[in-house]
Amino acid sequence: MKAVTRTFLFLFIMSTPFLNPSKGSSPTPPKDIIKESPAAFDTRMEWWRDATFGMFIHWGLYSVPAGYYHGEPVEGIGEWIMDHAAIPVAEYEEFATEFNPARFDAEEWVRIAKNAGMKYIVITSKHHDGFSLWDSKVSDYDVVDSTPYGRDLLAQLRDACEEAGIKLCFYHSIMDWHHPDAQAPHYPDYNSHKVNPEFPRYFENYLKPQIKELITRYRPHVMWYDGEWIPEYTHEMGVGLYNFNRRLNPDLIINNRIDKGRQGMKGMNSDDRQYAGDFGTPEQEILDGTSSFDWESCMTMNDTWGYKKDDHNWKSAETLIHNLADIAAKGGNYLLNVGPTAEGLIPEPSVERLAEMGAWLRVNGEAIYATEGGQPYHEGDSIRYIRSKDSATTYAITLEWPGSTLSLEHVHPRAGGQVNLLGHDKPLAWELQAGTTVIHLPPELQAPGNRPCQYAWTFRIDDRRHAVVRGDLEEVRLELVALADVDEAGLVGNA
Ligand code: H79
Repeated sequence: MKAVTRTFLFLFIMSTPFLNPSKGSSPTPPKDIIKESPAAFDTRMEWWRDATFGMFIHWGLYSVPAGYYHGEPVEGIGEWIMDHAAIPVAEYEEFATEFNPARFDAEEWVRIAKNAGMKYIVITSKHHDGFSLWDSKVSDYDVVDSTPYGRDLLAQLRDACEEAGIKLCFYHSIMDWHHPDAQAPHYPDYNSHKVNPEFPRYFENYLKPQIKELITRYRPHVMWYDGEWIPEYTHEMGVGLYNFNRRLNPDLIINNRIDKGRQGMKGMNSDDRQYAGDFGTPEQEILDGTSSFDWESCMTMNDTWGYKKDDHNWKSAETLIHNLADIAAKGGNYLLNVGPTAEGLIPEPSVERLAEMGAWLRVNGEAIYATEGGQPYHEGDSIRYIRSKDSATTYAITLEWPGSTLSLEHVHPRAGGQVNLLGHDKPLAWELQAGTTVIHLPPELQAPGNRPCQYAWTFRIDDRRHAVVRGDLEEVRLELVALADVDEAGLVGNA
């Protein structure tokens, strides 16, 4: 299904006049990038789809005021303080002189992410405030040239990630409140509807050179753009920038905010499928069902992305684990945010929750990584279904402890197939009762302390409906039969 959407995209790109070098600013991209086959797209996306769980890091000068301006608390998300408190550029720049994260330890951050079961890190190379976390050659407004700290943060993270086998990725803001050719003149309303006619100059001479530095020097695996809604930024720029990125690294994965296709905070592109970008970006929400596009929900653990010292509204580890299971069942990725302090520390409440997620994933990761979401993805409110890639196994994750029996309508073990609770060594007894699978949970599992994990439990089921060879026509037939079953159960159409 994803293959079909890609076909639409590259047919559209091929027929777009601004890719003609006589009209556009960038040369015609190599054909093998633009004409990516569905199989090549799947190959490029494979590690990302398999990863499922990543760490978002919002870090920048806004961690210095930490939600306060002239001694008064400022409403709203912390990294927007320059806009929300209408701080003039020259005054905001002063935060750089106080940015000295002496306790920053790239290896420790990467350990925290890895121990949480996260496979990739997306950090703000530059947020809307325009401040860069690396040694940019086209700007002095960066951590090396304008802070007492004076060291390249992204280089340290790149080295630590490479050492640990974590994929480093960059969030990069298209909108820039600091640059005179971008949104700086819109002060006091940086995020306004005004148009700076100089924006194409910023696009060519600042945004693109910075992106080139990032991709060539730090080898990110994903470029995660944001701030694309400003009126100065056009669909043509978006497609051009997409190709610019992929020419610098053909394997790069790029989110949909590089173009103008996303619809509100849900972050999925509209159905006409004419926009650049490899995955949708629901923000602070989870899709209601599945999608034929790849997608990733980015969410905070409290109510801010950038650090705010007064925000203590932390979600519970249980909520975060349920979100992960829900997202994985619906075929998405979970990008969970931390907002480090100006000293360079990930807040302790975040570290504690991440450790709990890691403990849960060490038991249940088999159902989360390199698995496939899809229909049926749930049964009622408290059961989520996820399938192995070979379609031979279905995982039922229960978000509440089921008691002494677990009844499943939508999944039936194959005859003689095993049912296991992940983390528990003995197979579980099961039977079919009038078409319902009834799994018996032994008494020793009824005491919470005896269970292999907390918050959600995974049942691995040898599933006869899906136990067929991929690509086989018989599989297609059986899938159709299975879907028809599901349809009768009223689940199809939830997407
Ligand atoms: O980096 C974090 C935030 O600072 C940034 N995205 C996350 C990942 C961001 N969050 N919220 N906003 C930006 C608020 C912007 C909201 C809107 Fe819109 C911009 C409302 C109208 C224009 C979103 C984009 C809804 C429609 C277009």
